[in-house]
Amino acid sequence: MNITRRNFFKTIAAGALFGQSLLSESLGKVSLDTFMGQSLRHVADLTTLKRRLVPSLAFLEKALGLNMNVGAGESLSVRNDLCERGCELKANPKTLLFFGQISDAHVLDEESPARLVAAEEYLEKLGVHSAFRPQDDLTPHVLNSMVESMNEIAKRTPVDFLLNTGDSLDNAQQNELSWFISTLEGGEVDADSGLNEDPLFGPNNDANDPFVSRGLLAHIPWYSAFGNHDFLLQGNIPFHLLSLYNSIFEKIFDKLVIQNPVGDFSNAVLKPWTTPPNLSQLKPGKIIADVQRSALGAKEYLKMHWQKQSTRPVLGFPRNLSNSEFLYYSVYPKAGLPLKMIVLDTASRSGTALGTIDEVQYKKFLIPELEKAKANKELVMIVSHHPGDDIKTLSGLREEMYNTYGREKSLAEGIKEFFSQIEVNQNYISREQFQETLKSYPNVFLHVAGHRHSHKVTCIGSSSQGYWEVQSASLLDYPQQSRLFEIVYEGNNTGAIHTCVVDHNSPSGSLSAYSRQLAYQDATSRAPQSDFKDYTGKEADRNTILRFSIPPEIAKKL
Ligand SMILES: [Ca+2]
Ligand SMILES: [Ca+2]
Ligand SMILES: [Ca+2]
Ligand SMILES: [Fe+2]
Repeated sequence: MNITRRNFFKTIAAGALFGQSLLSESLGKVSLDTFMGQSLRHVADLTTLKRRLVPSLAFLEKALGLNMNVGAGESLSVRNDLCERGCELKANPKTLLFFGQISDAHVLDEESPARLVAAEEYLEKLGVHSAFRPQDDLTPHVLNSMVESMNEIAKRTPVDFLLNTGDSLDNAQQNELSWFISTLEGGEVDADSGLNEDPLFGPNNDANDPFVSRGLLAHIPWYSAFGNHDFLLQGNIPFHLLSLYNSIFEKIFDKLVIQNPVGDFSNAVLKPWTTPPNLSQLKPGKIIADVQRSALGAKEYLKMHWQKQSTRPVLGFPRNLSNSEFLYYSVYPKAGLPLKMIVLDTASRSGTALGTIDEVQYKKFLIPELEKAKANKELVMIVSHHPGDDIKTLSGLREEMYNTYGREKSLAEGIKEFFSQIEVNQNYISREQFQETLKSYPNVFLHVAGHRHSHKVTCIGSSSQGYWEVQSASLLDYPQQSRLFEIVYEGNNTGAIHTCVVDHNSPSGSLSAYSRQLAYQDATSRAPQSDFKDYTGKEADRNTILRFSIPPEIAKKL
């Protein structure tokens, strides 16, 4: 409880200086039972509304590895940015939709030779921290625990669907997708590739041991968005451009070479572990080739979902996708509710971790879908892996890559050469065009995204024209939290998104609890350059009531 007490004293001290602002902040808080949506009220004790896991500072607890404590919950703060002045909260609003969101599960084959672990130290110097994390191998266990947590919630109150905002995989590999789907659907998950290893003798005691997932409750549909790590090697390189990429980057630094994932050679042989390896001691060498590591294209990615035997209403993607090379679609997630969900495919076919939307998806899909929803008097929520800020044009991609890697002159040259040789006839829309379009439709109220591995709630636009963008943390990095959304109608042409974050409920001593501890240590060891608070967000990025106006012709139907 140390940190809670410390925060309490900090609050008291701050209050003496800024009494007025603390007072208005506390008035902005909502008592749990009066205004909260019915669904959240039923499950509040399973969420961070009632109790939060807080890192312990106690030396002894840390030494024993018990570095998470249970602290007080965090109640909902109200954000009225999109509401006209004087708009008062209404008690007992009507629930329209209740769903969960998971993001960036990064189910990962840590043994894959197509990883950049050999270049980790080099990349770290450039401020890039994504080639290796000590909790990498435990990702299926964390996903499994979060699925169990969502099931506990769904047993209490009806959940309309589970939304997965992408980066389900880490390296776009077939075996990673089969582990991801099995974890969500239920069945055996054996997250081991190449040689069969058991780093700690016996079952159920290390990340490499097979386990049986119970899966998400069978009546709940789940919908996925396609992320950069679902399509691109290391979340950056299109498989068909791998030899071009390698021919350029091996001249600069041979540890930046990405080996074919199915091959038998690794730049840094990584064997399954019980305690995370010392990267500086890894050596290049032969490994057992494994065809199940093959890289997936969008078509194969989709097919693996559709081939899975299941009685679930929707498993990842609906069956009516118009174009299996691009995984965008729209659905009505609840029968009888005039609310359309439009899911975009922002994984860039030109490479990089950034997001792109080409003109075909924009003009032939997004705009017509928005027009139809407007004509039919429907609310619209947008879903994509990337948040709006990361939607780029081709020149935007290039510029962002220079900004990130340009300090290293040879790397900047390599990026220039790479971009000069890839297809340049791609017309991608800009962030401005994307956000201006969404703002121009008064029925668009929400954009749900992932990608940045952090909680963030942003008001895009203003009360005359705007919508909410909600990003959620990853299951890979600390705090490994997911999110619930309850969409309510208050009456008086006013709606609200009641949202809160959820911890995976993992008993102390379990592999997923161990992963959370490693993730916490990893995040804090990287401070201050990448403070873990970036991942957890500010208070107003987590548990909030986000209010918005509903066009009267739609409100009439609710
Ligand atoms: Ca493994
Ligand atoms: Ca293995
Ligand atoms: Ca074992
Ligand atoms: Fe991610």
